[in-house]
This record gives sequence, structure tokens and C-alpha cells, in this order.
Amino acid sequence: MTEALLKYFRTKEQEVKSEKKYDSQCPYCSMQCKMQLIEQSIVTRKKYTTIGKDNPTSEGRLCIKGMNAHQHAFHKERLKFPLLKVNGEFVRVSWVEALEYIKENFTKIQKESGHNALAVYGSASITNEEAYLLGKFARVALKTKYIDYNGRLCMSAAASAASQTFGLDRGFTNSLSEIPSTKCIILAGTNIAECQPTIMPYFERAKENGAYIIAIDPRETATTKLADLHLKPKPGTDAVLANGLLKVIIEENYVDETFLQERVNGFDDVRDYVGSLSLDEMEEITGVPITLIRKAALRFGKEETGMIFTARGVEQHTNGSMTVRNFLNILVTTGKVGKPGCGYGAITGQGNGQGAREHGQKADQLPGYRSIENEEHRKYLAGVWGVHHKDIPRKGVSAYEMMEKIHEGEIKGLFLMCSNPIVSNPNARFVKEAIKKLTFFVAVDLFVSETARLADVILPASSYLEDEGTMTNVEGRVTLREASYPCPGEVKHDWQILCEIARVLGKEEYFSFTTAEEIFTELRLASRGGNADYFGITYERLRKEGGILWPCPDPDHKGTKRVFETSFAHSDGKAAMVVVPNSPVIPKEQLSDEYPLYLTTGRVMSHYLTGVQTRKSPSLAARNVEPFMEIHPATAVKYQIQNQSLVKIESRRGSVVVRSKWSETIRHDTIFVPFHWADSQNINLLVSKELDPACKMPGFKVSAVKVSPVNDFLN
Ligand SMILES: Nc1nc2c(c(=O)[nH]1)N[C@H]1C(S)=C(S)[C@@H](COP(=O)(O)OP(=O)(O)OC[C@H]3O[C@@H](n4cnc5c(=O)[nH]c(N)nc54)[C@H](O)[C@@H]3O)O[C@H]1N2
Ligand SMILES: Nc1nc2c(c(=O)[nH]1)N[C@H]1C(S)=C(S)[C@@H](COP(=O)(O)OP(=O)(O)OC[C@H]3O[C@@H](n4cnc5c(=O)[nH]c(N)nc54)[C@H](O)[C@@H]3O)O[C@H]1N2
Ligand code: SF4
Ligand SMILES: [Mo]
Repeated sequence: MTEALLKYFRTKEQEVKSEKKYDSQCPYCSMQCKMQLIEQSIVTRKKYTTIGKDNPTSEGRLCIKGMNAHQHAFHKERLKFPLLKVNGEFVRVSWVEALEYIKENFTKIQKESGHNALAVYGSASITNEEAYLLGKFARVALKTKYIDYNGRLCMSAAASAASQTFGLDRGFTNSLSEIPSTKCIILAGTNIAECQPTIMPYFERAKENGAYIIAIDPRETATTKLADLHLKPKPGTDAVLANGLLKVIIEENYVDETFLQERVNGFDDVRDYVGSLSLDEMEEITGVPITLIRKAALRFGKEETGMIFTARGVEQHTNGSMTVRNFLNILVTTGKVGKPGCGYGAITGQGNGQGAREHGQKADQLPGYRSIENEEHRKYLAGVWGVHHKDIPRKGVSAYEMMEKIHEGEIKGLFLMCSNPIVSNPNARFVKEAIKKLTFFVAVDLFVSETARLADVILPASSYLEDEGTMTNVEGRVTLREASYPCPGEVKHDWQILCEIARVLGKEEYFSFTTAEEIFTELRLASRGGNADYFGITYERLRKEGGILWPCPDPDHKGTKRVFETSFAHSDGKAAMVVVPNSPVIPKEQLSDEYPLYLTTGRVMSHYLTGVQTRKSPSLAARNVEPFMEIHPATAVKYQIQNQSLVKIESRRGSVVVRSKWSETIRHDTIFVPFHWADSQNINLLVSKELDPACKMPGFKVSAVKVSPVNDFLN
């Protein structure tokens, strides 16, 4: 180093007045990478750097989103005070004024139209404590049956399938540490390389150890590049493809007879059904050649160990839950679950996508995965909450169905915490109209999101840097997010906001919490004896042990690395197979002469969900400034779409204009658009309102569309 450079660095060092370090976990995906924010004060400005911290799940890694997450947390548009809409404009008000206004309006609506005229819409990006408290807030403070959350659009198909087949929904039946030792892996509709990047080394290690990887995706992605075999089905035909795989596995006798006899119900019906199908027909429906169906099936059947992973590519369909059940049919038929190197993983989406689906935010659920329609479960929770079990409301409806209830006038007021539904829900125009119809609407957010813009009151919430609490990650590992950065302005934690509103509504006695840990202590009890039992987990243990895999029923219990080793969670201990017909109850939208292409939607590495956070992060936004339409060049030529030109995409519901991106690796009949952008670029304007009848998952992954060039003066 030259003398001049040394001098330069020495002066720089002297300029750093102080350095502070804050631990947290990434606010984005289910890997929940542990991280540390380093804040340096340099003369008059602050410099932030985020580094990864070692832990059993992400092993110290971070992806580009995690490294830059602080950019949105410190963004100038971050909300710092409660806002009230006056004559169409937001004005700053005090917490006392905001709370009083909320009390007046909530009370008025419920007095005039009943308890159920108020609805609550929650999120899987909040902590376990907050998800738990939100459910209690709806049932005890507001006494409404209408509560559901954004996880309905995310994990509901996988959750419903695992509950029905196994009797228990822990997203991953094993811990990640088992992946490197498995011999065959099916990745169905998952793009882990872009969506859970820090999980990749587990799969790369498996490959180094000789594992054979089969990817199922209509597009080539960074994930399918890892695979030895890539099946490219027509969107929405995965259930049929799984029937094809099952047929070959059974006919070639790769079934585990002993396992089936001792641990499984329903095999004979499935065997008879797939026996009656023809592979030719399945090739026709899926577009996957028989030779490849056979190749995949034989390999998975033959290997001693194997794992199947699914994500939204196969789940976000109007038959998503049955599709996942069919992949689970394959797993139990081959006896590849509950053993070392064998298991199922629904790759969880949001940071707390697992925990937030267990503790009472769902329309039909009480904490610990209990059912709100089960008398014993109601009595148990009534005891924990100190209310009469008859006063706990019954089940409500799913997220999108609440929008329908708003349209119909049954729901008049909405309390929204940590979601942006006018962008993320299907049939987006209808959803926006619904939100506009509300008599009174409160949004709790970090920013004025597209949905919050329509609120009467916006309450400012704390971020991942400020809000301590537990999150349950992709493995089912409960972790403690130690967050201690001071809240900006008058920002409060989501749980504090719930307690404050409960207080002005006269329900203080049920919500007198002063720390997140106190809420967790109640959650432990509320979950005790339930399927998702957290009773044995404490903050102290989480600090010491770095995370515990549930179920953990008592303080001496080590946590559960692998579930279903000796029995499944149904009362007879057996897994339940089911026949998954090639024709689903709700058929996917069919192509026609007018709408000749499949639109499928998803994600890119640098943005997160509706983009409210990542679009504010310069380092992330710069990587993808706008949405795009991936299209095969042959298809593009057919519809006169040049590369990098503006194109109009229309479905029966609406249209958007985005830029084209030619790609040799997508199916000819399919286009792909990421959903991270809003307003006129919101791809959900095109998605239909049809829902999976079993779990109410929308069909985000298939719409019939047409494309046409738009006069683009830039070209
Ligand atoms: N960068 C980034 N990471 C994220 C998120 C994000 O927004 N951005 N969101 C988080 C959340 S909440 C979630 S739920 C997860 C989602 O994680 P993923 O489910 O992995 O993500 P998607 O891109 O929605 O879909 C995965 C793949 O499914 C494919 N696909 C589409 N239609 C079909 C089909 O019919 N059949 C099959 N077999 N495949 C199909 C798509 O081409 C895509 O590559 O990611 C989490 N991580
Ligand atoms: N077409 C299409 N649509 C989809 C999908 C798809 O694949 N295709 N995927 C679906 C899936 S899997 C999901 S998960 C949904 C998600 O969709 P949304 O629920 O709309 O998710 P976000 O965009 O994360 O919205 C979160 C909002 O909460 C705010 N926020 C962030 N952290 C906090 C916090 O700690 N507290 C509070 N109060 N607010 C906070 C953010 O600023 C943002 O405005 O979208 C679904 N929609
Ligand atoms: S987005 Fe997911 S993989 Fe990336 S740093 Fe955050 S938690 Fe880790
Ligand atoms: Mo999600």
C-alpha cells in the first residue's frame, strides 16, 4: 500500500466516531437468515452494513435481499406517526387521537351492524407473538368471526395437503441437515435459487454426494439448472404428472409393501385408479414425454432414499391441495418418509410462513393448530384466555372471500396488519373496489402501501430491526429474532398496537402485555397439547440453543428433528392416501382461440412480494426496475412481439402493459410475469377469482391470456 493510501485509510478510520451492532433476522423469506446490522457514525452521516451470523439453518449466509434490507427500514418514506385521512389527505395525528377515532368507528359499526361487521386481515410476516395476538384480538377484543391472513394465498394448499395425508402440517418433515445425504430429490414448482437462495448449498452438497435431482417447472430457472432431469409440464397439470409417476412406480414395483401395510390407508384405490390411466393420455395432458415420466419415476423409485419438495408452482392452483396430496401419494407409496434422508418439504414462503399458520390467524383455527369448531379445543382456549367458550366466535371465511363479504356489505370495517391485498389478491380490480367500499379501514404498515393509501387511519409499525419476537423458519425451527434498534418517531410494535386498541375498547385485562416474551409465555400455554406444541420452548432456551424444531411439548424436550418416524398424526397413526383424479373439481382456465396462451406468475431474486419494501431499496430496485413478460421467441414472432418491447397482456378480467423478454427456455404455450409491481403493472388484474375448494387457494399460476404489441415510441 502506498504511503498516500495508508494516510487516507487512517483518516477514514478516525472519521468513524462510533460503531454500534444490532442483531436481527432478515425480514424476507422463510430461511430467516440471522444477521447483524453494523452502524457506523462517520462525521455527520451514518453508514450501514449488514453481515450474516452463524446459525443451524442459513449457516451465516445472506442473499442480496438480506444484505440490503436496512435500505427500506431507513427509507425516508418510512411511517413515523399515525396518519388520519382528512378530506382525502393524510395528516399527522397523535396516538391518543388515532386510537380514539378507531374506538368510535369500531364501536359504531358493531353497534349498528353486529360484531361480524368488522374483519381482520393478518400476515405471515409478523412474529408468532403477533400472529397469536391478532387471532385473540379478533375473537376476544372484537368478537368477530372474520379473520384470515395473507398466508391463505401462500401456504394453504401445502398445509391442507399435509394435514390431510399426514395428520400434521410441519412444512419440512426433516431438518435441512438431512438434505445432503438423500439420493433423489424432486423439486416441484419451486425456484429456491431465487426465492430461498441461502438454502442452495444443502442441495449442492446433495449433488456432490451423488444425489439425482429432478425439477418440475414450465420454465428453466436458476433452480432447474441444478437438476439432472427437468420436466416442463403445461402449467396446472402437475397432479396428472404425479399420477403418471405413480403409475410407473407401482407398475414397476417400486412400492414399499411393508410400509404401506403398516402405516398407510387408501393405497388400493390409488393403485386401481392410476392403473386405469394411460401414459399416452398423461403425456398429452401434461406435455411431458412418456420417456421422461418413466425416467423420473424409475429413478425416484429405485433410490434407497428420496425427498420431495413442493412450492407455489404446484400449489397456487385451484387444485393445489390435491396436487400436493398426489406428490405425497408418491412419497408414502415408496415409503420415503419418517426415515433418515427421506421426507417432504413444502418450501415455506414468508419469514414466518410456518409459525403464523399455526396460532390462530386462520379463519377456522385456534392456537397450536386447534380447530375453532371443535368443542374441546374451544374450551381449552377459553380457559387460557379467561373467557366463556360460547363467546368465542365460530369459523369465518378465507382472505379473498372476505373481500366478497365486503362487496356484499356484510363486512363494513377492516383492520389490516402487514399485507397489501389490493396488489396480492387475485381479481385485483374487484378487491380494490371492495376496499374502497369500506365504511372504515385501518391499515398497520411500515409505509403508505397501495392498499394503505385507501385507509382512513394508518398506524406506523416497527420493522425487523426494532421488533423482538419469535419466528418459525422453513425447517419448523422456532428462532428468537433479537431486535433492539430504537423505533423511529412514534412507531410502535404490531403487538403493542393490538394491546393499545384492545385497551381503548375496554378489553385491557386480556391484553395487558408489556413485552413480546410475556405474549410468548401465553402462546406456549395456548399451544400446549395441540399439534403445533411450543410449550417446551422459552426465550432462554432459544438464546442458548439457537432455535428449536417443534413439536416441543415440555422444557426437557430437545425438539423434533424428524417427524413421523414411528407413526403419522392421524388417530390410527396411519397416513391417508387419496385418489387424485386427472380432471379436477374446479378445472383450470382453458385456452381458446381468443386467449391462446397460459400466463403464469412468480418471483425474481431482487424483489419481495408486492415490492413495497424492495422497491424502496436502491440496490435491489436497480436490478429489476420494472416487470417483464418472459416469452419464447417462436411465440413472440407469431404475435409480432419484439424482444424488449412493450406488450399488452389481456385476460378475461383485465390487462397490463409490460416489457417483453425473449427466452428460449420457457414453454411455447406459456408466458411468465413476476408480480412485484402495482397499479397498472399489477399482474393480479388478470388472475381469476376461482379458489381451490379444499383450502381456498387462488389459481395464481394459470390464466388464459392473449398478447399484442403496443406502439412503443422508444423502439
Ligand atoms: N426473491 C424472492 N424470494 C421470495 C419471495 C419473493 O417475493 N421474492 N417470496 C417468498 C414467498 S412469500 C414465497 S410463497 C416463496 C415462493 O417461492 P416459489 O414458489 O419457489 O416461487 P414462484 O416464483 O412463485 O414459483 C416457483 C416456480 O413455479 C413455476 N411454475 C409456475 N407455474 C407452474 C406450474 O403450473 N407447475 C409447476 N411445476 N411449476 C410452475 C414458476 O415458473 C417458478 O419458477 O418465495 C419466498 N421467497
Ligand atoms: N399473481 C400472484 N399473486 C400472488 C402470488 C403469486 O405468486 N402470484 N403469491 C402470493 C403469496 S405466496 C403471498 S405470500 C402474497 C403476499 O402478499 P402481501 O400480503 O400483500 O405481502 P407484502 O407485499 O409483503 O405486503 C406486506 C405489507 O406489510 C408491510 N410490512 C412489512 N413488514 C411489516 C411489519 O412488520 N408490520 C406491519 N404492520 N407491516 C409490515 C409492507 O410494507 C407491505 O406493505 O401474495 C400472493 N399473491
Ligand atoms: S431473503 Fe431469505 S435467503 Fe435472502 S437473506 Fe433474507 S432470509 Fe436469507
Ligand atoms: Mo408466499
